[in-house]
Amino acid sequence: MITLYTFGPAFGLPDPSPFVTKAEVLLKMAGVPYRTDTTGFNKAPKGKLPYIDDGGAIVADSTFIRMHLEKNYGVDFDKGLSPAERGVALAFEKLCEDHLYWVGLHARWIVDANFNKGPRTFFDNVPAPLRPLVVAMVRRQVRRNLWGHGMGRHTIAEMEQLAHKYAVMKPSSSSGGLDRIFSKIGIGKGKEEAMEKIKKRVTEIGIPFGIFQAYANSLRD
Ligand SMILES: N[C@@H](CCC(=O)N[C@@H](CS)C(=O)NCC(=O)O)C(=O)O
Repeated sequence: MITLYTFGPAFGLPDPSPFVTKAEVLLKMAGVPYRTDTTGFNKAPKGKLPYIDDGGAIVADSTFIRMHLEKNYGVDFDKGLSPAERGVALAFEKLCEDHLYWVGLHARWIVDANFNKGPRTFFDNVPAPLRPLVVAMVRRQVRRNLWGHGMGRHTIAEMEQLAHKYAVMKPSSSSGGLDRIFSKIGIGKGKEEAMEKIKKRVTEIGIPFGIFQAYANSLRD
């Protein structure tokens, strides 16, 4: 059985990491039996989660996990999309993962008010005398990563400008490729009916609907 290495549930989410959540959703969508293990971070081959162990084959990174499932379990997560739509879907995926993610990372880890409510609690089990040191060290590393990516070089106002630009992106009223993709996943026209469809589907595969609702709401007209 596949083992998915995760951080474990936090903040009422299946996992605080969007990439771990993505990998778990892919496993559920593929209908492949799996178990989760929260003890793998120190052995992570790329120093990040998620990764999987599939009968001894270690696959790190959510995109390689996806490719592994597609290749070895005959799943096509983009079934029904034309080649052009697959291109748009991939571009969107990478927009979220390689750009928008970093805005969220900054908001979560660097903005004090958010950090105090959220990631600071990850360190609750660290012995009290060491805790401030460990928190400062990890936060420093996150800051370095943000700087290395480039997102961390923008002002907060600039990051908000970027995030807002993505948040207001909607399926256009002309019938472009995006419209068709969104209508396939049920967002855009016939919204109420569409939300019910999504709700039913995510309930079937056991994902909390709230996550999808928040996402879908940001796309609504
Ligand atoms: N490209 C990777 C990104 C994974 C990733 O960034 N994971 C973060 C959590 S959201 C992580 O493990 N960070 C730990 C660290 O950087 O030390 C994927 O798609 O799986």
